[in-house]
Amino acid sequence: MTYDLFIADKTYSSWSLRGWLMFENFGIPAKTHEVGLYSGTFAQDMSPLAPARQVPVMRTPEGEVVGETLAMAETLHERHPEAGLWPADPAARMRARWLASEMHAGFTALRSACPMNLARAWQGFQPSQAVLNDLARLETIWADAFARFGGDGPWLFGRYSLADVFFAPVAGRVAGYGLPVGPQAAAYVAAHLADPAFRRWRAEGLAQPYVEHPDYMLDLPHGDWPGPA
Ligand SMILES: N[C@@H](CCC(=O)N[C@@H](CS)C(=O)NCC(=O)O)C(=O)O
Repeated sequence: MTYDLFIADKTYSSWSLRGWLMFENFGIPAKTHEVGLYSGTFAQDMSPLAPARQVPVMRTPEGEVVGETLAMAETLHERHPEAGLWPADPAARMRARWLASEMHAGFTALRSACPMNLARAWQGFQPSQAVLNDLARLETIWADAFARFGGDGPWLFGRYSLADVFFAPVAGRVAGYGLPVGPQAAAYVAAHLADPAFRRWRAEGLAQPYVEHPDYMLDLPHGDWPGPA
C-alpha cells in the first residue's frame, strides 16, 4: 500500500507540481493519477475524492484523503519525520513554514499575470508594476533566508526543503516569462530548473499530448527554455 497522488496537467498545474515534488524530492513513494482538468472529466475524476475540489489531493495508504498543499506538506512531515521535509533547525523551520505559507497565500499579481506554462519561454513579456512588486518581495524573502539559513546553498535553507517546493513553480514562471531578477534570485531559479525532479516533471509534461489552453497562452513569440531539458 502506498500513497495515491492526484494531479492535473504537468505543463500547467503549478499546485500539482508542488504536490508531486513533496513526494518525489523526499523519497516518499506515491502512485500518481492525472485528473482531466481541461478534458471535461474533472468533476467525475474528483468525485471519489470528495470533499476535495482541487488538485493536488493525496490519499494516504490508510485511505484518508487530504487536499490543500500546505495540509499535505504538514501531514507528510508528521508521518515521515526522517524524510527532512522541513529544515531540522527550529529557527530555519519557522522561517521555512512562513515562506511556504506566504507563497501559498500571496503573490497574486505574479500568479495571475504569469500562469505557469512549462512549454513556453515567452519573449518580450512586459511585467506590470504589481508583478515587479511581487518579484521584489520574493527577492527580499529569498535573500534573507539565504543570508540566515542558506549556508552554501543552492537551496533557501541549504538542503532542499518544503520551502523550495513551494517556490519551484515561481522559478518556472521567472524562466518562462523572462522576468527580471538579480543574480542571487537568478541562481536560485537556475537551481530549480536544473533539479532532476523538476526536469523530469517538465519532460513528462512535454511528452504528453496537451491542449494549448488559452488561459496559459500569450500573443508573444517564444524561444528556447532557459534551462536544461
Ligand atoms: N490552495 C490550493 C490550490 C490548488 C489549485 O488551485 N489547483 C488548481 C489546479 S493548479 C485546480 O484544482 N483547479 C480546478 C478548480 O479550481 O476547479 C492548494 O494549495 O492545493
